[in-house]
Amino acid sequence: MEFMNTSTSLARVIVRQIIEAGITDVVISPGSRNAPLSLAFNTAANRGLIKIHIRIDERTGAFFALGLTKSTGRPVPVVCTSGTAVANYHPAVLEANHTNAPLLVLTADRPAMLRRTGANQTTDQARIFGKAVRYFADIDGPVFPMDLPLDSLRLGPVHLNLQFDEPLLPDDSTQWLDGIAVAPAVFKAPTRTSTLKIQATRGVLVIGHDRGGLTVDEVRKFAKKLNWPIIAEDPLSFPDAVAHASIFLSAPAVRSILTPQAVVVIGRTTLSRSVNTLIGLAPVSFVIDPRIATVNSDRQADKSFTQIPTLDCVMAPDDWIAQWRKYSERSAKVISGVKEWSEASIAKEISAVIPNGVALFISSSRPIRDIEGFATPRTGVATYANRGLAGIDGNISTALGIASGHSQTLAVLGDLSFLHDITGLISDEEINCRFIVINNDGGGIFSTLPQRGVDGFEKLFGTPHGLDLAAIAQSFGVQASTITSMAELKRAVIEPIKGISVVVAKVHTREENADTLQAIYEKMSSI
Ligand SMILES: Cc1ncc(C[n+]2csc(CCOP(=O)(O)OP(=O)(O)O)c2C)c(N)n1
Ligand SMILES: [Mg+2]
Repeated sequence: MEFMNTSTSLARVIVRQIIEAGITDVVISPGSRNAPLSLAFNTAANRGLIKIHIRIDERTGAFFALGLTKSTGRPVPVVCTSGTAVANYHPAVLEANHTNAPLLVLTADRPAMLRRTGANQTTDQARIFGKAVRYFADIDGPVFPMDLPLDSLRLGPVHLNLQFDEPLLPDDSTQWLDGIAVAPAVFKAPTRTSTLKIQATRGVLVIGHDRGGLTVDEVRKFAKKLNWPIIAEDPLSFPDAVAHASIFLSAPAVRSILTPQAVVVIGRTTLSRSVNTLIGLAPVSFVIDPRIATVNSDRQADKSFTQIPTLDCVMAPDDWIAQWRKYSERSAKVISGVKEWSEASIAKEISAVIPNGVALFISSSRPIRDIEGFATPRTGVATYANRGLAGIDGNISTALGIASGHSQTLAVLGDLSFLHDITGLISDEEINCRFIVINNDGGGIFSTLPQRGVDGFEKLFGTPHGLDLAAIAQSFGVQASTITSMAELKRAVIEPIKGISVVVAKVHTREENADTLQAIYEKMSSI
């Protein structure tokens, strides 16, 4: 038996248990303190037991891992060195916290006795993510049982802080992986069925963009049984949803006619004030969201469920459903008259022509709201977004992580979201992802909010950058072009996606876009 140092032993024990649990991908950032883990993962990767993704920027690394958890449904470990590297994981950990995503954060640390002594790259890493993780352990010694942390991943992110003392380098034995048996753990929250009894007939089902993490299939099944009008923040997953609800509900007169006796909300609604106002008008509300058990325990509702309940309800009357259809059709007519090269029409076109089987990632801010409002509901597209905290950070990386688990992926991003995560483009992996960047030279959403026109608006909110985004992408070795017409956009969306590419859709001014939206809303009061 060869001698194995403590750090190497701990790293190997952990890596072995991770592989045994059926985890297939790991995202590693360079550093010396994490050498034991990096090298152990590398040995496993050389044996074909796991795939390593390298990201020099820990922030992009964690978002890439988050994307991978979304597309593969499996936990993904991220590995980094000590010090500021750890804090760069924080944004993705928060997003994972608010979506119960199984991010397994493995941070390397110096031995605890060096804390508060002035030792280099040594800070208080223990519990640095606070309540954002479901399980934390500050680990030293040669072994650690992974049962609890792996089990906790069912409910969200987990942080293991690993104190590695020198020596950090192993012997070159690979025997530690002999006889390894992969038995994928089932990373699914336990189900407990309960019943939702509803007397109301004029009800509405509202489905938040990420469905609280519930699958499209289970939500569709539930929606079919309930048979109420459906407001879906993600119309590309629910073909029976009422098109343009967030648009026509912006008119108070329409809202008052369509005020329901009860609402069932699946997940959280974060996109439109109009939809949230309607939910507030309903005298009775039910919420279905697994996150009530983890991050949103104080959520208000007459009754809440952490799983899809069985239904005991009466059918909605035909005239109720017909009323919703009527407003949907009338608003569709208004929308079809919107100027061709506008952010609204671009969102509508992308949603209509994206081929079946292509996955779609949508960034926060206007892109996700424009698709919600202007798309015609359909199926065939797996959609993704970071709706936990709706950050404009990490969007390129999340999209690439998602793309890593799909054969072709389209990602629609705003220009600031794109610039914010530009280092996410650094990748030598074979990933098929095309970015469509809606370039309105700044934060277009702010022109649709009350601060529009305040003194200092452009400097504080609009934040124009004037940059050539295609040239920036090209400087990363990424194929990129700029387009200014619907015909070019259509081609960019339907062309097969091979490798990473960027198409910058240069649109009209943010002010003009806000005016277009305003004009659409105004027309809703007289439809
Ligand atoms: C990390 C982070 N910082 C700041 C914000 C606030 N914010 C919301 S939308 C937005 C502007 C986004 O601009 P862009 O991506 O170009 O989209 P657009 O509004 O133009 O559609 C900002 C800064 C945020 N959501 N996340
Ligand atoms: Mg913008």
